[in-house]
Amino acid sequence: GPARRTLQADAAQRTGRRLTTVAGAAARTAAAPAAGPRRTLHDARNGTDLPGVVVRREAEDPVADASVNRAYAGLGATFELLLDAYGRNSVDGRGLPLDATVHYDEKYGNAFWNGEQMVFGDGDGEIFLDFTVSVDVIAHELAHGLTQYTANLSYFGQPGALNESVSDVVGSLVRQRTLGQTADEADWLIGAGLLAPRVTGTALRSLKAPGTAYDDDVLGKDPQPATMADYVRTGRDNGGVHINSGIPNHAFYLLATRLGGRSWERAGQIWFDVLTGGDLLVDADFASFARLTVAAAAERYGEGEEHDAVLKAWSQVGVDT
Ligand code: ASN
Ligand code: ZN
Repeated sequence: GPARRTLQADAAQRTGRRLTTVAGAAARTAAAPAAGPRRTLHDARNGTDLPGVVVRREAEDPVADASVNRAYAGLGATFELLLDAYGRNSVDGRGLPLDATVHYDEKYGNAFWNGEQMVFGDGDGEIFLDFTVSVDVIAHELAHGLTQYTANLSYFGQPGALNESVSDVVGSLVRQRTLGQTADEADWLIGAGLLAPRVTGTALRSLKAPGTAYDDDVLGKDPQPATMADYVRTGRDNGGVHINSGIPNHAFYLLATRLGGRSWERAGQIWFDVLTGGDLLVDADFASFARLTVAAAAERYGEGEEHDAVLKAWSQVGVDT
């Protein structure tokens, strides 16, 4: 299309070659497309057909629907974390276009990654509000795509809890980076602002204090453990993927706050190295993930404070390394 022609022409101009020469052809294949997000926002109009109608494409102006604009911005913020902090071009590393649908179903109280795109419900207004209100929830869903294209952790038991935890960590990092917060300044909540006013709670989950995000008549109490001593054995929730994720979540919080500064830099880099490094197996348990973070810290930073902080973090949550 015309956009591609323009990029080729620009690349040829930069390298001082003409498109018609052999050298120009080489320049064309060598010139990587400008790395930027390619977002498409859709509206399901409260139905369940996906992806729904296109309501905002990349580089288009904001629309009247705030859910669309929040999702668009959240996808952008997540894309930026991956590219600017970790040098990764989109969730697949190859510029995968990012698609999301808002207003899925009626009063739908969740958001999810369906293997190809993100989907956000409006909530019922009684328990949950619109799932696009928390940038960390948007990043959480997109991070399921990142995990799918990298370690592809299975979605049951401990590997499932690691899958969930990686999404919470990425969600929290995107929020902290968006707000310009250090580890000590951050609240480490996932889904703050998502609970309806009548619900007794602050968020969906807390990496700082798993198990304390809500305690409510309708929702019940936040079931997350912070350490292995409180590990929950259950068949519900795919073997507790949203429950026991509290343990690796808290380990990451302990690492990031021990190191201080921007969480996405050293702590986030170590987690990212493990997720994308090729050694993390689809059925990895907490201990094998923990050992890989120890190795990744040593590999990237040597056996100094980062390596030491990783060991301490896992020890504090009761996971053997
Ligand atoms: N919002 C949830 C999640 O991303 C949906 C699910 O249970 N898969 O984990
Ligand atoms: Zn999830």
